[in-house]
Amino acid sequence: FSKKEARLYMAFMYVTFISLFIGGLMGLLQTLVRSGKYTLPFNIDYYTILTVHGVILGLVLTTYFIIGFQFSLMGKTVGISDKQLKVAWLSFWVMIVGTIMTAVTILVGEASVLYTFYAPLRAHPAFYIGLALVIIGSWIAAFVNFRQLYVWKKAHKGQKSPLLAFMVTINMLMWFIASLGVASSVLIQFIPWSLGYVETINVLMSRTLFWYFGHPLVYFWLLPAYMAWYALIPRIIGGKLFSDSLARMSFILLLMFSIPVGFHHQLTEPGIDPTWKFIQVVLTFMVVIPTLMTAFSIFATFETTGRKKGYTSLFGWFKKLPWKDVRFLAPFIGMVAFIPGGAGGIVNASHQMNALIHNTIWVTGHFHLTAATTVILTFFGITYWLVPHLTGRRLTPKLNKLGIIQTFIWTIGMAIMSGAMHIQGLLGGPRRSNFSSYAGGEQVQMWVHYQLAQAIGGSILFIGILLMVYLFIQLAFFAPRGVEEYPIAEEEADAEPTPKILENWYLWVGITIALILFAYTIPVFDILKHSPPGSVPFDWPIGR
Ligand code: HAS
Repeated sequence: FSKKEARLYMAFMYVTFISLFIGGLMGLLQTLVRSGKYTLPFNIDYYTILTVHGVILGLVLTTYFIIGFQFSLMGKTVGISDKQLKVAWLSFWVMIVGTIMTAVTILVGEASVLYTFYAPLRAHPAFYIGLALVIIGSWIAAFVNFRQLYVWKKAHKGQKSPLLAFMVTINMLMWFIASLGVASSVLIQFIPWSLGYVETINVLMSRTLFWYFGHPLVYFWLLPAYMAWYALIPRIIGGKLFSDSLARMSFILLLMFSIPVGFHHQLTEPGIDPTWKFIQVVLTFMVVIPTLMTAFSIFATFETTGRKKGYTSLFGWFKKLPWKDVRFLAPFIGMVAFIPGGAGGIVNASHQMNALIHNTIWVTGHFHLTAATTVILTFFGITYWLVPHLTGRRLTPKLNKLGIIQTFIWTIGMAIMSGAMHIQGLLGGPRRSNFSSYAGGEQVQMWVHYQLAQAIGGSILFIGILLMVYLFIQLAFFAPRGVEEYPIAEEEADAEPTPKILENWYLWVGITIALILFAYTIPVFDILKHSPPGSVPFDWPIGR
């Protein structure tokens, strides 16, 4: 990379790791408060802390890491022109202005509305305007990426696009189509309502528009991890990409099936016809297919690589994977965590079982396995080579060892915290709740032990965060100068040629839009037709 490019990609990384520190600290405070052994100082509200945690880690950290990492992938595979670089910086600054507005509004206690900002909870208008700016900034980044691929395609007529550039384009297309939902809700519903131009808000519509965005949001987090699993990890283990076509096909399926599924977050909500809930649940289960394709493909890569190296016994190839290389180990543990995490997702999406776990802390356990372990450990795994590559430094054996320790600390902390959350959820323990004895009750007595376990897990995780921030600072500023590889895997020599149809964007985007219209048109008309009078705001703190 040129210095100019590296500076842009690193700018996104700085925001990521500052967010990790702030958001992680808030997470620690929450588990401590919920244990009942600690109260927040200076009258700070539990929901302010919870909102900072969710927004900073779920929305800010993820978006900045993903956009920065994806820019680097595009730069490496299709290149970036000076003009595109300038527009990319514009996207960064628009996002920064939005992030600061949102963060300040939350920190002064004017937006304790959680990261889902469900109506009728109402925040100060600056919160919504800040969010709108973050979304607009990310759209600018998306269009830079689309332009990068377009320019490359024009210069390489008839050639298939580089796999990673194709994957980034899919992820940004999904993000763009999905964020239209939340952007319209923010612009049409929340901003006028928070400014006092309208008195009431259609709660069901706002939640529907949020979840139209909210599920693809989690896939927006997951797909960059898949990019690493498919096309980078094979190189790290000394192998090749298993199948270019399979990788592209699974990304296309994820684009098609990640969006028309938001109702699986609204299964308990009245006002949506059960037929449409059923249809969206069926579509949800379709998302499992590309995920299982991914699992198959990764294992196939592991095995083929090992066998090529001459390990013939049944599992010899598995034993010889580079377990001592943190660039492999951290994402691998992320993959393993996705087995229980994904199984939990299937429980969530099954209507009857959803009735048991909805709004319990089981759900929090689910996304700490999927987002905070599978995705984040893969992002850490990427950081170990991306940051030194950008700063012209090296991941030394000592830093690699510290990275392995970090990975184990994270795994142990998360296993304790997320495990306790799952069990407490099955016992009915609510999510998003301050410590309370709920006026006594036998069941409540059982929750306390699990809440304590969460505080222990949360404390271990915070140590992991401190170590990760230390590693980031070392890799960015102090590690010895040198060259760190940007590991892009080549395709197997005997691979079948990739069918041209996989790059027919009109077809795949067309099917995606058709599926969205099918899954959402009638329910949205229903919501508008039977629209309740709307809800008046519920300002925070209550009674203000
Ligand atoms: Fe989820 C709630 C359903 C995946 C994140 N989810 C959430 C929330 C978040 C979230 C943040 O249906 C909370 C939202 C809120 O605040 O209210 N989720 C699913 C389903 C999947 C799923 C069906 N979720 C994710 C991913 C996330 C994520 C990924 C973040 C990155 N989720 C739900 C539902 C709810 C929900 C409901 C709402 C609950 C409620 O009532 O509120 C599926 O995509 C999962 C498919 C995955 C698999 C696993 C495949 C395994 C693989 C690993 C391979 C391993 C290898 C290594 C190769 C079927 C790919 C093996 C090594 C060995 C040694 C064996």
